[in-house]
Amino acid sequence: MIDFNKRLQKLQEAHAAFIKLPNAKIAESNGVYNRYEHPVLTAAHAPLTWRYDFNPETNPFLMERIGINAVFNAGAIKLDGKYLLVARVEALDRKSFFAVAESPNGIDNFQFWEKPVALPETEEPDTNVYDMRVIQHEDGWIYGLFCTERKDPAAPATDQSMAIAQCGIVRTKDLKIWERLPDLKTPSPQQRNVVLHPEFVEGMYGFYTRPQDGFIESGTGGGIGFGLSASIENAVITKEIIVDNKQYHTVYEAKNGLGPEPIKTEKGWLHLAHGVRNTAAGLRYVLYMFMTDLQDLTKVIHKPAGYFIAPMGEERIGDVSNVVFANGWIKDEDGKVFIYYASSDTRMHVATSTIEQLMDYVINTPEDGLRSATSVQSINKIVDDNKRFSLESGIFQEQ
Ligand code: M1P
Repeated sequence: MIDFNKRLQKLQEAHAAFIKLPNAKIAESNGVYNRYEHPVLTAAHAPLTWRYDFNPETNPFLMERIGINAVFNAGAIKLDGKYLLVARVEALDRKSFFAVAESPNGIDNFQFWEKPVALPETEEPDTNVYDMRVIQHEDGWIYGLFCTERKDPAAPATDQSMAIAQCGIVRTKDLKIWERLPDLKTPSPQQRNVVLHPEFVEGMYGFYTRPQDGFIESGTGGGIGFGLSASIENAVITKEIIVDNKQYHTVYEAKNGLGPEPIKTEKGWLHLAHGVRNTAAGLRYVLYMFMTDLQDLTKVIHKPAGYFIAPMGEERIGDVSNVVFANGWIKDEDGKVFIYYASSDTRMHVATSTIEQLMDYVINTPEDGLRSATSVQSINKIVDDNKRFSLESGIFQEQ
């Protein structure tokens, strides 16, 4: 027999120490953001009470009864001074659910709340739910927009993977009690990565969408779309305008999708998105940024070339390798921005920046000229301009 109490005490001590592990900023930076030493939220953060039956009668070996496989793709919000992540938690049975984890500082000490979110279902139950965007809307509600996945009724018996993805909607005031609203209706057969605009648009609710033909392949669809609905209680979009399309020989060649809700700045709306391209090693997911016009939300006014964050080091490996994905960020009152991103569908990380840095990055980084020759032109311009700088005097000579 095992010493039940001793084993439980050891487990609890190790878990408590793990959660309290400090997370230090990595000093080396590209000037746009800083990464941190450790992931902020992982499967190992899942409370022991979710995983173990503590009754020696029914669990004499103190076995893990419900294992957690991964914690990733978290929405984010700051409430009552706490940094909250609404994470996608995936158990060993492959089902995802949502659970809230809170931290006092946004970079470490993330601790899950006692129980996962009890998400109400619609009349047509979800088989799987994931990737919630958490949006504080100006109507006073906090909305959660997530992907609801159900088996495709047209799937032949030989294919058990065909699914239909749509946008589920819930709302809450405290992330504890959630009200389920009907799923969003759009003209697209598949929807993932749907985000609610935080302000009313012409008195209506604005949605960023991602129309797709198939569950994995974007087909004739794709791109980040935008549409309006008069109601949120019965949200219907009849017309989607493509704001940012997939494009040949870019990091968003195969497909793309919006990350968290955009952040308003005096120059425009800052967007964080993911772009996907195909490689011989499979799909590669990276993050990129762009800015849209304050008046015309469908007009991209700045877009740096290439990616903003790509998988690095151990981030490259996981259940779905070579992936970074973000659906949550938090802007503090002082302009600091916490960018929460998942690596390889396995764990959550944070990178920090500021609104000032992100605006500078988005506005002043050269755009993608879409040809090798234009990439060389961009480099040569910087090289030539840099000749006007003298390290000795520290002066950059004006033309
Ligand atoms: O596996 C990578 C990502 O794949 C999907 O994203 P997209 O819809 O853009 O292809 C999602 O399932 C996402 O959860 C996942 O991280």
